[in-house]
Amino acid sequence: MRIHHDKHHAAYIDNLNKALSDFPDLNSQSIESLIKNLDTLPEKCKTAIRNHGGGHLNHTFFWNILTPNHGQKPEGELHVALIKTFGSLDDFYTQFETSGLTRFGSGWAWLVVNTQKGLEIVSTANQDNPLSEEKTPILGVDVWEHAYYLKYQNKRAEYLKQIWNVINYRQIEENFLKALS
Ligand code: MN3
Repeated sequence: MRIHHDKHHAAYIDNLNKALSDFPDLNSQSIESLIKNLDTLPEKCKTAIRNHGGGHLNHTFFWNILTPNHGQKPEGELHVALIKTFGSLDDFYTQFETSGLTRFGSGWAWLVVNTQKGLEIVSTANQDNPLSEEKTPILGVDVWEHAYYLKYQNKRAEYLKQIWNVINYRQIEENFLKALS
């Protein structure tokens, strides 16, 4: 996690700042706004913002939905919505893990709120974020090899099973309510 944060995430930030240095007007926008409106960006910096800006946004989001307080469970409205959408918590975990497991190559698995205010599991390639598809992420798990290789080697499935132990459901409940409002 430390290497992931201090090296990988830092590199996305450095490269994003480099890409934005020629576009001072874009610097005043939030990273969420840039990623939401990728199509409107100048061709010269669009790909760099998509990749490195997406990397910065995704990782900032990721650190905030993790916690050292092990074993949290979803509660309140989020719990109700998860059961309503997926049938049971176990079914939700299984579908989410499958989404991360079947992402070929590098990418992310997400729990999102869609435009109908419903919950949905999606996955994105590389550093793409569901915001670019008008979906609001409330939980996201990095399935790039760099996220798990040092501890889990090639066993992405095992990493995805263990990640539930460190998920910060209080933050995800907050993300959920904000996405609904
Ligand atoms: Mn990563």
